[in-house]
Amino acid sequence: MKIAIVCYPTFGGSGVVATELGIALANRGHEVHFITYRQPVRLELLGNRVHFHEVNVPEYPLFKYQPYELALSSKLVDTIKQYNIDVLHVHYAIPHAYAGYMAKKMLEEENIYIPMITTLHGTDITLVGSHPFYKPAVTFSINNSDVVTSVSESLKKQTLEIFDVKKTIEVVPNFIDKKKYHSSFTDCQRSLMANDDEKIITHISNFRKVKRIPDVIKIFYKIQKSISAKLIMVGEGPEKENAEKLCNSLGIADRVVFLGNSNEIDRILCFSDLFLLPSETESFGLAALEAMMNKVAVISSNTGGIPEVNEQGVTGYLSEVGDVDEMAANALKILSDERVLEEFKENAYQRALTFDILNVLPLYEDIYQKAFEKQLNKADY
Ligand code: GMT
Repeated sequence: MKIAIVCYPTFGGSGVVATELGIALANRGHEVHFITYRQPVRLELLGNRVHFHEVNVPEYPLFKYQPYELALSSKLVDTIKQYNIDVLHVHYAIPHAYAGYMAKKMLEEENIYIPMITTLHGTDITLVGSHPFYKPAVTFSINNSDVVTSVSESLKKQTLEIFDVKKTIEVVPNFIDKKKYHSSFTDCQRSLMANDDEKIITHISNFRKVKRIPDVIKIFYKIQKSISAKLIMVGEGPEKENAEKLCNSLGIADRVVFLGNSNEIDRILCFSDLFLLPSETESFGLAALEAMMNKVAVISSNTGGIPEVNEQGVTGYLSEVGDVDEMAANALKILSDERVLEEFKENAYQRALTFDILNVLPLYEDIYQKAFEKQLNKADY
């Protein structure tokens, strides 16, 4: 099939999922067209099956806000026509589903019918989309998508609670590609980051409020009082500066490394022992899944879709949001005993394998095929 994918090209989870999905679809023989404002960060190889079409929004002084949705819907119309695209898959409702719907309608004027699949990722529903400024447009976009998917049962439930949704929402979980991880376990170069007697604890995010960065630091502060440990903070975002200040004021700055955004996530996770994800809300927690695939145990909050990924007492532990004391105590339970640590790491890996892309890709392919056939039937009338 010829599939157009709209996503954010950044380090955020929705962009990563969209990119990895596109690459996997191309490997299965589909022709994939990414349409976004920059080449997605995890998209390296372009070729005859993977295309990238840049959405340009020229600055015009009259506009205080440049109309990205308009430029995106125009680009969609052009690309869909030029490449005879069969299905359009938009990741993150805002504003992608809205722009996709406009493109669909413009194409219908020319008797071109294309089904639109919208995948809800989390903050497009829980944080941004539910804001009264956006809610009517998001509700409209969801109800006018041909197929709506969400990345967890929890997000589906929340969507149905928050919005007046008239569509069925299909849950298609996020995934990892097991094939990509073979090399990760060969040489972790752990010594670059810590001494042999130090445990390595990692957090990866976009450093937004929802990630509760101060909790990450506080949990680590408590852990390092009992055992030798290093904290590796990966990512960039508005909470980073305060996090650095907090480390200084707690006197642990020499044990915390801020690495910024990285394309070497698996290399970092490869030498990590424990992953911290104390988020306020998290529709799925792709970062935790990536950690687990690298044999890293997870200490997390028990919010949103995280319990669908991290298994209590098996792959890690889950606590109420903000309960840093319990999170630190649980972390120590895992880290203080080498045998327990190895058990949790292995369990994490085994659990991650159940999210292998081989189990998830056919679900999307099936959705595309059905949506395509349904659209063909509609177009006949
Ligand atoms: O919160 C982020 O890290 C970014 C955000 C995004 O859209 O890129 O992530 C959301 O989508 C990810 C992929 O489906 C999920 O794994 C994250 O849990 C979700 N974030 C939240 O719900 C806060």
